[in-house]
Amino acid sequence: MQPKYQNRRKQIKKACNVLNADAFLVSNLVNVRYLSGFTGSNGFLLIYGNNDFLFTDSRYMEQGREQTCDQITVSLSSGFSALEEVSRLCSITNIAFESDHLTYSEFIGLEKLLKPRVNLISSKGVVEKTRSVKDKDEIDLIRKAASLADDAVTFGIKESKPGKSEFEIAWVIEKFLKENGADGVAFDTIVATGANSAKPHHKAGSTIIKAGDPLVIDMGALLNGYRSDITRTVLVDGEDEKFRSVYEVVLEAQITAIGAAKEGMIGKELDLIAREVITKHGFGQNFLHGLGHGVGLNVHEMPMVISSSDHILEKGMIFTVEPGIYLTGWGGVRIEDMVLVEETEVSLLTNAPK
Ligand SMILES: [Mn+2]
Repeated sequence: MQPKYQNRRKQIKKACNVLNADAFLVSNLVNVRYLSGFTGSNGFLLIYGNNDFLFTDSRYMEQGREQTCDQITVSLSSGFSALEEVSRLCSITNIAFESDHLTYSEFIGLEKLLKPRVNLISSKGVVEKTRSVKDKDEIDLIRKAASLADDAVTFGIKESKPGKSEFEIAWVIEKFLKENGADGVAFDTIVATGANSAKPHHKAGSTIIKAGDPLVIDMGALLNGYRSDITRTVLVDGEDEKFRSVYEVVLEAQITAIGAAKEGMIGKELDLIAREVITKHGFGQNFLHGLGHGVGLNVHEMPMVISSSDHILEKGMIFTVEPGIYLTGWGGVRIEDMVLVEETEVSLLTNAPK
């Protein structure tokens, strides 16, 4: 169909050389989609030579042929059974597999099917690494998903009046997204008010919004498989000195990190830049998570921008910058934007008011 899928599979073939593998078995469905365009709920790819294979079941044969290009042969397979024949006919003796995505029982099944003729080579994060650098089509789509999130979060905040529940706000956001061209939400919308906002991943519930409460909305749009992710925090109908001072620390940490982020920086270095700002103001213990994560076909993907991450920021990567301060019993503040790594700096993909 489009050469972009072939180009992506070329990258995996290069990785095969490093792994000493003749072929690469892609079993993760998000990775299958990324490398072939196939969006069915069952199937796997075998990346091999000039003719790659998509195996799926009878429900998806037609869809598989429609969604993939000439360079992919679509064939039937029950589980991984067809791998035995294709590896024998193509004289494939070393197959790399995705160790993070194959279950133990699938691995045992593969060994039974293929050993001793075929050697199975464990690999980790090969497709995810390729996915972390976005091409132009992906950047365009994520930009649209980010812009939808801007509008939806702004609308959600406008609707957040005292007396309404977290549920109601989550629902108006979801409805807004679908009415404005999104395929749905990127993940379950987080609406956390009052003390709930001290829990970074609180699920929207029946708690009623009160005047003077902090309110955290963390949401994203889904568009053609791609996702966006944004968080805004406000104080509902009121003024509060403590809220203002905590908010300003989080905003300072975010602006500092976005200003410092650039190509070549390591994930943990950027995390530390934001963390130092928060620590300087005495809230180091209250920043309960990493600074950010890549966003694309998954809402959390490479590169990770956390204190343990060695991922190097490269041009074309898209990730979040989302410092937060959480005070148990009182509430929390998180501000999250998505950025794209460009030539000399990063640019914002989300632009909702702060
Ligand atoms: Mn996020």
